[in-house]
Amino acid sequence: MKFTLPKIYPITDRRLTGLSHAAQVEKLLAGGARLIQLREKHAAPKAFYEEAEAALEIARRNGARIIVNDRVDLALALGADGVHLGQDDLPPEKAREILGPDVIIGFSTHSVEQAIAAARLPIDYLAIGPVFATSTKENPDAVVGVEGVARVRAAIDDFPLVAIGGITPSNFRAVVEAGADSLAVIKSILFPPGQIAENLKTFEM
Ligand code: TZP
Ligand code: MG
Repeated sequence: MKFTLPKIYPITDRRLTGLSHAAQVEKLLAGGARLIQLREKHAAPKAFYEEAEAALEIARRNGARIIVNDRVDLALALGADGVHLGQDDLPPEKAREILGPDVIIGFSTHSVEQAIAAARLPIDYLAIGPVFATSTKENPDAVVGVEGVARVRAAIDDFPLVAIGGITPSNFRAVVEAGADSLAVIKSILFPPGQIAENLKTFEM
């Protein structure tokens, strides 16, 4: 087993927080995060690369892992711990060829059918979502609900499963009970940005 998914998997958002990825990672580490995804939808590759380099250095010093959203090239250039791909990104098979066997590859799915197909790919975890309505992602797919998470869990046996989308301190327990191994969260952890470490603690079971 290459790695075990931690129960909570925060994702950075520069616009929501007004903080660099490195500053967000620092606060997330202070709150106990062990696996963090850097998600950047707006910055130029050079700017993102430089921020991610700083974020990775801080994470490494703390023994935590960094996953880069979307960008196989940046994950490779940085020597990041992994990459997270969506249905419209570079195919996971190609990412595996480029990144090699040891790098973590995650893949987003939005239905039971996509999840079943994903479980046959050379990936380390799949994500299902949005579980609940989210204001963080532009053009989100249809909400799958807690029932959707349970249906995916039943369809993929014990394949590592991340749930994402609208997960909060008041609904996360139901998502875990439905079979998610890990919860990927943006807003409920990052906002307000002065409270990131405290917010993380509200997700303790
Ligand atoms: N993919 C599906 S929902 C989502 C992504 C990136 C956004 C999750 O953000 P939040 O704020 O936890 O709903
Ligand atoms: Mg993507």
